[in-house]
Formats: sequence, C-alpha cells, structure tokens
Amino acid sequence: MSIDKNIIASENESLHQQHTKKLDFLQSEIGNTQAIIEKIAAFQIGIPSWALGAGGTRFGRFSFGGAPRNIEEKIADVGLLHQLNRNSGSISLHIPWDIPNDYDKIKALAAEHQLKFDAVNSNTFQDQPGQALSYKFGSLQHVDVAVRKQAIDHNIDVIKQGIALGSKALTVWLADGSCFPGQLNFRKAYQNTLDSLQQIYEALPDDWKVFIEYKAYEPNFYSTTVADWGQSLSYANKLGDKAYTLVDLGHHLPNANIEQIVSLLLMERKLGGFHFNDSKYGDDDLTAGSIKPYQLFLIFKELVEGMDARGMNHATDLGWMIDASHNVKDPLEDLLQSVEAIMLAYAQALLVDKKALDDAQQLNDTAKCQEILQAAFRTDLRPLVAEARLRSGGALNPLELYRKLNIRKKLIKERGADSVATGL
Ligand code: RM4
Ligand code: MN
Ligand code: MN
Repeated sequence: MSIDKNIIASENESLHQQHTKKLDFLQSEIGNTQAIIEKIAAFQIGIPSWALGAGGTRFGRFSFGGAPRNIEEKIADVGLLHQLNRNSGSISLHIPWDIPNDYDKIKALAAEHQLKFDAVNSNTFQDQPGQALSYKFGSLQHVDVAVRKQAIDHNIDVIKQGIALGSKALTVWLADGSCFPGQLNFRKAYQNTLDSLQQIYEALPDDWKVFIEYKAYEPNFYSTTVADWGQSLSYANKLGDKAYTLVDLGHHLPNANIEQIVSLLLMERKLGGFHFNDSKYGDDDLTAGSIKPYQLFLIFKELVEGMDARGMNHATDLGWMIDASHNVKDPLEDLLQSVEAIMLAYAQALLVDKKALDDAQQLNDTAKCQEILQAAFRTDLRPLVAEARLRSGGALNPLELYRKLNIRKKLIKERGADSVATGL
C-alpha cells in the first residue's frame, strides 16, 4: 500500500498556514535555520524489520491486526513510513526472520519505495527449526567447536545475503554469557568469541563494516560475554579497521552515562552504529524519546560534536537505526514517533551554541554551560522538523495523516486481523 502524493500535498495545504506561523516565529527567535533544515532532511533512520509486528513480552503477545506477513509487506510498511516522514529511508533485516527468496525482486521493491538496506543482523540467540546444534549455552563463545562453526557459518551466510541486497554492514548481537557463577570460564569464552569473530571478519568485504553490539544482561543473568562498550571495543580493536561498536540505548545498566560512552567511542574512531529506543528499567525497547528526551538530546550533542571534530558526514558515516518492539502501540505509529523524536534531538543538538559552550567551559562557568544546553533543548524545534519533511515531500503531521487515512484499518482488510510477523 502506498499513499497518493496528492493526498499528502492537500493535507499539507490545510495545515500550511498554521505551520508557517510557527516557523516564522521560530525563525525570528533563532535566526537562520536553513542549514539545520537541510541536515534534518538528509538524515535517514533505518527501520528494523522486527519492529513492524506485535512485540509482546514473555507473558504474552497481543495482536493488533494487519501485521506484515512477509518481507515484501515489511518493506511496504517501511515505505509507508518513509512516504509520511521522508526520514525512514532504510530497512534493517534480521536473518533468518527475513529471508528473501528473489534478491533482485526484493531489491527492486525496496528501490520502488526509495529504501536502502541498512545493516543485516544475524541471529544466534534462538534455535531455528531443524537446526543441528543448539545455542542454549552460547554460540560464538561455545565450548564445542562445532557449535561455534555453525554460528560462524550463519554469520557468513548473513553477509552473503546482505551483499546480494546491497547492504554494507553486519550487526552481531550475542546473547552469549552465563546464568550462574562458575558456569563459564570467562577467559575461554572471550577467546572463543574472538576467534569466531575473526573468522566472520575475514568474510567481510572491504567496503563493509561489522558492528559489535553489547548488552549488559538478558537472556543471561550472571555474565554476558559482550556486556558493555569496553568489551565491545576490545573485540573491535583486535578485529581491525572494519570493526566497530554499536550502541543500543537500552543495553546499559541503570544510569549509565551513555553520552560519555558515545563521545569516547567516537574519539577512538570506533563508534559504528546506533540502535535508538528508550527505556526506564532495562532493554525495554520503548519509543525513542518517550522516557528520557533530555538524555537523547545530550547523546546527540556528543554525536554532533564528535562527528564534527572528525569531519564526518552526520547522515552517512554512522549506521543510524531504531531497535524497538511494541506490545501496546500500533508499531507504525510508534515508529513515526521514534523518528520524530530522533530528528528533534538531532535538531536541538545542531542548535547548541558551540562557541559559547566552549568559552563557558574554559571559564568553568558551570551555570552558563547548563543555560546554553537547556536553551537549545527547551526551544520547540518541531516546526523545523516539519519544514524539512514538507520540503522533501512528506507530511507536515505524519501521525495525524496516518490516522486520518485509516491506514491500519486498510492493512487489516488486506492482511487479516490475526496476521503474524516474524520477529520478536
Ligand atoms: C537484542 C538486540 C539486538 C536485536 C535483538 C532482536 O536485544 O537489541 O540488536 O537484534 O534484540
Ligand atoms: Mn539492539
Ligand atoms: Mn535490545
């Protein structure tokens, strides 16, 4: 399903006057906004294929209807999002939840929706039907070389699938670890994982990156073999130039200073990718910016500063992806909200008066530093984000239009009320 361009245009028309009033006011407050609008328009977020179905918890899953039944429908859903906000220009696939059978056809379909393929994800945290050996006690870390080989082969296969689709990165998230003290020899687990990752790294094309994602705990509850940024960085450093750390915002212990982690990884040239979401307690996979929008802004402030210090292209030099999964919201509405929150945080970070902040820091003027940051954070930049969308052909108010067009109802009609998406 796709939306007629004229419908988007006429809906924008009806909102235009109000929008222009807000934008004019904002411009009179903050001055020239052209550069920020252009940067927002260029910034694209990868949508995870596993966020398009009903999420669920280990206690249950509540169907919302119209979930995409296959990879084609997942691409169509992301295409819809991209039509509405023009900032959702890629999809991140999870193998084997999404296996294309005709690569050229899938590539053509994505191109039709103006979508690229972001990082491909391997899955060695579940056993698949018919799988020879189990990952119950880990995959790349496993004590049995045969299990490790199976997991390595799977990752190499995912790289091959990614090549066929035009992806340029592999994300490896490992559930490997242990649930009880004494269960695992930490040194052996580290070494096995490193050896396995090295074999995967050898299969990586020259223009590819591998992202090593970390997570503090779950599903293992005593130790996780890639539990934090330090462990990820240690692997990435040993692997080589194509290996990077991936930061998932929900994968830290409570109150971790993620903005500082990001700053350090960028400085070390080892920040490669991002999984946006929000959380209150753990890996909650909630809508980006729904719980801690100030933290999201602070993270973006470090990203912008760190990338500028390295002369990096904000839009293309890091892998920007969402990783969320929902139990109570319509996932398409949720993803529209996440992308909006990410764009806002990015815009606010671009608004920070860097020169004034540098000067205030130099003078140890702490109160002034806070004023400068909060001046940017508390300025309502929603009209700028909307303007970027408008200029790119998107909707001024994507969520409102999504509802007005009854898209979920139409999807239910097309796909059924109890369709199930592969994924979490
Ligand atoms: C993990 C991690 C990975 C994601 C899986 C589905 O917690 O965040 O990035 O691929 O969930
Ligand atoms: Mn993740
Ligand atoms: Mn996660």
